[in-house]
Amino acid sequence: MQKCKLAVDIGASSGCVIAGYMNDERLQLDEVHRFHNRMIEQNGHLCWDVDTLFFEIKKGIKKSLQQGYQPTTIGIDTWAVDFVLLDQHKERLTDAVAYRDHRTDGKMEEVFQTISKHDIYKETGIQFQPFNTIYQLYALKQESPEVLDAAQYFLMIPDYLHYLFTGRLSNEYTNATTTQLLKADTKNWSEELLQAIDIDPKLFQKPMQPGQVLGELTDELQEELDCQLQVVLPGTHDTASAVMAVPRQDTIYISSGTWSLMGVELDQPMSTPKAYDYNFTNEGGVNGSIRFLKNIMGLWMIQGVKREWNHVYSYTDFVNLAYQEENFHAIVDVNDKRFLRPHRMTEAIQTYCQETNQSVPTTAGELAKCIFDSLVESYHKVAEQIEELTGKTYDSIHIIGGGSKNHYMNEKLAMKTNKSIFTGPTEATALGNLLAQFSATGELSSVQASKQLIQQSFPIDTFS
Ligand code: LFR
Repeated sequence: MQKCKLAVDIGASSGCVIAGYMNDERLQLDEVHRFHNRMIEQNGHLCWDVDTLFFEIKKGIKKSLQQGYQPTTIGIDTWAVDFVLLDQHKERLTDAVAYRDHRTDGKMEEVFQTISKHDIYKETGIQFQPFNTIYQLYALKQESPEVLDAAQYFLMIPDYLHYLFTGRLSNEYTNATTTQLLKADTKNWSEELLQAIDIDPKLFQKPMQPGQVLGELTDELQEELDCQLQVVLPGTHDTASAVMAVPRQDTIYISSGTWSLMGVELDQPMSTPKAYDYNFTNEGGVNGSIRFLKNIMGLWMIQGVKREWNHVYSYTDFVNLAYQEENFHAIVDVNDKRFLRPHRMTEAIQTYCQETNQSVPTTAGELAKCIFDSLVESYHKVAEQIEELTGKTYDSIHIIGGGSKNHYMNEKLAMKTNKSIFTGPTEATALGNLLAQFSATGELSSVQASKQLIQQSFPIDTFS
C-alpha cells in the first residue's frame, strides 16, 4: 500500500481527487478520480449541486483505496465567495447559489448607499465584484429574511464539504477573505460591515488558518469508506492553493483557468487609492502572504463558445484554429460586465465587436482568436498596472493551471510584453492543496522548501 495525501480540487467545470506522495525527493501526483461540475437551476436560481460533489469526493476516496493507496489526510478547495447556511440542527437551510446567478444584480450599488465603497476597501482591501459574498448575503436578506432569522452557521462551499466529512464547523481564512467581510488588519470578521448589511455576527466562526488539522472522518463515514483519514485545511480558496505552487517568488503570476488571476505575492496588503482605482484585490494567502491580483475573465469565454458550438471543438482545436486566422483582428474588453453571465457568449462577443466597429467573428477560429488576443491584451495591461503599483519591473510572467497549455497565448504574451513566460505546473491548485497538508503533518517546513519541491518535481516550459 502506498501512503498518500488526497487533494480535492473543484473548479467551475470539473473537479478531481488527486493522490500525492513523495518519491525519491520528488512530489508525485496521480489523478484517481475526475468528475463534472456545473451550475443547475434550483428554485429560480443558478446553483451548485453540493450533494453530488460530496458523493463524487467519497467516490474518489474509494477509488484511491481500490488503486492501492492508503490515504492519511485529505483537503478540499473550490472557487471562492459562495456559501450555504445551516440551521440550529446543523442542517443545510439554503441552496448553494452560484456567484453567476442574477440575484446580486444592482446589489453592490445598493450596499454603497449604507457604507461607502471607499470604506469597504479600506476595511477589507478586497476588489469590487458584484458576486462577492457581502452582496450575496445582502440579496438573500432582502429575498428571504426568514432564512437568515433561522440560520445559525455560515459556511463557504469547502467549509461545508469539510463539515460533511468531519462534523466540524470552520471558516477557513483564505476563502473567508473573498467574502469582502473580513478586516484586513485583524483577519477577523468586520462587525461594521456585517452591521451595514444587517447580518448577525453569530453566524461566523473565527477564521482558521490553513495548514491545520480540522478533524477525523465521522464514525459513519469511516464505516462507509472503510478507512480513517484526517481532514486538513488547505488554502480552501483554489487561487490561494494555486499561487502557493508558483515555483518562484519574484515574478508576476497568472493562475489560468475559468478565471485568469494575475498578480504578485506581497507581505502586506496594498490598498492605495491607485490600487482601488484599478480594482486590485488583496486576498489572504497561505503562510501569511497576500495575493495582490486582478480578476480577468479567463477561459470562461472560450468555455461558453465551446458549449454553444456543441462541443464539436476541443480546446486544442480552438488553439489550432486561432493560429490559422492570422488576418482576423478584433479585440474585446474581456472584463466588460456583459461577459460575466451572458445569455450566449458567442452573441455577446459579436455584439461588442459590432458596437465598436470592428470585424465581427463568426467562425470558431475567429472567435477563438478574438478571445485569446483579447485576453493577451488584458494581461499586458494588467502587467503594466502591477509594475506601476508596486514600483518594480518584473522580467517574467509565470503561468500555472490548465490554461498554461495554450501555446498560442503564451507566444503572443511573450511578444507583447517582452518578458519571459514560464508555464507549469498545470495542476498547481491540487499541488498547493497538498503542500498545506505536508506542512500540517510537519513534512514541509517553509515556503522556500515548498517552492523548491515544486521546482525539482515538475517541468517548467519557457516562451521568450
Ligand atoms: C477561481 C476563483 C477566483 C474567484 C472566482 C469566483 O476559480 O476562485 O479566484 O474570484 O473563482 O469565486
